[in-house]
Amino acid sequence: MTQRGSALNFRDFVENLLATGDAVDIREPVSPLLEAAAITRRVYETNSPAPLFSNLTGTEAGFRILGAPAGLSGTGGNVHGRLAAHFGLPAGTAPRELLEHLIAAMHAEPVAPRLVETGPCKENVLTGDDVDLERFPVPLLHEHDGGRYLGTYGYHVVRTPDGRWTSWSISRTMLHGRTTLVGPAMAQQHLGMIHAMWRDRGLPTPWAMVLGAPPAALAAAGMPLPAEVNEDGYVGALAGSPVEVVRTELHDLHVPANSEIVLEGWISPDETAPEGPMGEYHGYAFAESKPQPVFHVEAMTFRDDPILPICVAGLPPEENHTIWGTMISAVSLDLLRAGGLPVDLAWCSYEAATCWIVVSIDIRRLARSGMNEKELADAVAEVLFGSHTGWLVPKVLLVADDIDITDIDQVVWAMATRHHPGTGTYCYPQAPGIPMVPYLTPEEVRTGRGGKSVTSCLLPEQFEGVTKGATASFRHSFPERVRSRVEANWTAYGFAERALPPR
Ligand SMILES: Cc1cc2nc3c(=O)[nH]c(=O)nc-3n(C[C@H](O)[C@H](O)[C@H](O)COP(=O)(O)O)c2cc1C
Ligand SMILES: [Mn+2]
Repeated sequence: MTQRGSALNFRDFVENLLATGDAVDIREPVSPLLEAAAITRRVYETNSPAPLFSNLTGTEAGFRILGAPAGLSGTGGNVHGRLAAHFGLPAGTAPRELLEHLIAAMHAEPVAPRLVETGPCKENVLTGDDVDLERFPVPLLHEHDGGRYLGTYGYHVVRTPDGRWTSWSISRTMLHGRTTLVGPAMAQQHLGMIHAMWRDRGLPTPWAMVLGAPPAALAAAGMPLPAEVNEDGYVGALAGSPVEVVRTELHDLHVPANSEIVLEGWISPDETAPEGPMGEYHGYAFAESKPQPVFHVEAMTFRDDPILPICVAGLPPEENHTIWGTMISAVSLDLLRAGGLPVDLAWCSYEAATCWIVVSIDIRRLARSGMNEKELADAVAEVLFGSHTGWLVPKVLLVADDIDITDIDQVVWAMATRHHPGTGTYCYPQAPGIPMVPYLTPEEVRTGRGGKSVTSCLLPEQFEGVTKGATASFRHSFPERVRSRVEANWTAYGFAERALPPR
């Protein structure tokens, strides 16, 4: 028996989506070369149910792909339903509740994984000459990509040479050969840090990759927890029970027992190959490939009829926004609170492609703090831009807590009406940041610094704890008795019911 439920069992996650209508089982023949990705992109862009491709052309019978595993959903009006299902939470869970859930687990005792003898991921075990990554339906995701990507919704497992720290982290991998993959292992990311420890000893890095992982584990692998924190213990705390893991075939790494697909081998200390280009999280595809480390696969194990999940990166919303952005929001909010700042919430607007994070400020606490705008901006920059999570997001927007920052319309309104273009922008040219941000100069890319800002959308009087202008809207401009009458009579007036509540 393997552990069950959406959070800790990918197969259950898929079954539950199918049962609630938030996934469709596609029996029509679909090619893994561009067609599956095109369908997945259209799903993201129309908030449609996740596509499960059950009849992939040129693929062994039974091998399947799940697209848009954490796409936004139109099903039942629960936009974040598929995201919430990653954590076993109800489909109607609001972003704020989800962040508090993620933060509570950060403060709980880690729950170490439980090693079990075997599990579904060992239903098929191939080693030596039998290893052939081409057996999987490796998809071509965008017309001009430099190759086909096997690992867009899976995570790497590596351990420090002294065994003190195990890292689970998402980073993409492109098919390179029958038994090889190639992909980034950035020095600032934990995969790159641990890879460097082995390389410095002149050794290959023992490595595994998990595809079709328990959804809560996958999300934690896309979460910028601090260095030396084991994601596996965090997942146990988050899910409320230990993740069941099995030993890999060769290197004694531990992987979730019910994973769909497990690849295992080593990362070369010195060999690189061109990787990319690929359509990316910021919404652009650049033309160049880059040299990246080569991953050698010595063993592959998989469940019967395995399901490969994919993310087709590009314009929001896809999983780089819904998963990565949400996990960054949780870590950032926790850090800002720990820094004693008067914050209400932090949220990477999905629409901003994980290139900005909005922070709402409790203006009454702000007034008590006595900080002026520059002091607040500097304090936020100091907390975020010096952190592992803040390295990832170049721009921070500050707004008052009358704004629901999970609603992009309200953020746009605050930006347009409250940000002072002359005095409200604070730049941090020395702050380190991810070099993938499209607007960086070649010099900033080379040094890994700059292009980072804090933009204040706080009105001058909000530093005194007040907002002069009252909001003119349905909610704010009418007494309760008028609003409830209008609401009660809405369909009687001849209008259809609205899916969205008015502001
Ligand atoms: C769908 C998805 C794809 C991602 N792809 C990459 C990637 O290719 N390279 C990368 O460095 N980070 C990527 N990330 C972000 C990292 O997983 C994230 O920053 C995480 O914190 C890294 O783990 P670490 O903090 O243990 O280093 C991706 C995240 C998601 C959700
Ligand atoms: Mn980590």
